[in-house]
Amino acid sequence: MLATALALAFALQAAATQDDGTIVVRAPLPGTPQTPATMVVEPVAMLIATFDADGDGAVDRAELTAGVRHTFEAIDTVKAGQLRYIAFADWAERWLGDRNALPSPFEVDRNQDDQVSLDELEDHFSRLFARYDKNGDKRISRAELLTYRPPPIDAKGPTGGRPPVKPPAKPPAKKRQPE
Ligand SMILES: [Ca+2]
Ligand SMILES: [Ca+2]
Repeated sequence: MLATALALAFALQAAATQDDGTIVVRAPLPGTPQTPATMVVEPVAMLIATFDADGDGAVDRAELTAGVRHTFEAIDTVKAGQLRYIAFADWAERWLGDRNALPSPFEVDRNQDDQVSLDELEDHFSRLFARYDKNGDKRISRAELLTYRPPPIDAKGPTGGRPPVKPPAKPPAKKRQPE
């Protein structure tokens, strides 16, 4: 009985060994109590969280409007009232962490004049506010800014439903000695 279990464990372990002998280390299996890796924050949600000026852990409409204006004016240093797409990428890099982070200028530039105005940016964030404010209390809590992702799927397919693999008592493969 024990021998069978060990043999099965050995076989499963072997399946996780690639041709070149590399041992694949898997993420925690679904169903384990802690799955922090599935909780993520979108770049734009990260920015919205920083708009919490009074430090109560939630963002209201007034904080949102002031925050969006601040980010816009920090990039629109010549006070043109418009950000061309290159300047918008500067905005995204500064405030979202990456020039290609969403929202894209194409989404925000509603009148398609190849520039993003403060009004357009505020309008876009107003719609984001409504999307994130899931319980409709006119405040965005940190919980509402979290995104839950499905468990990771590796190259061998979904890991869901697979029973935990106990390592065999002895290492299955001969280990290369460091020279
Ligand atoms: Ca607040
Ligand atoms: Ca525009």
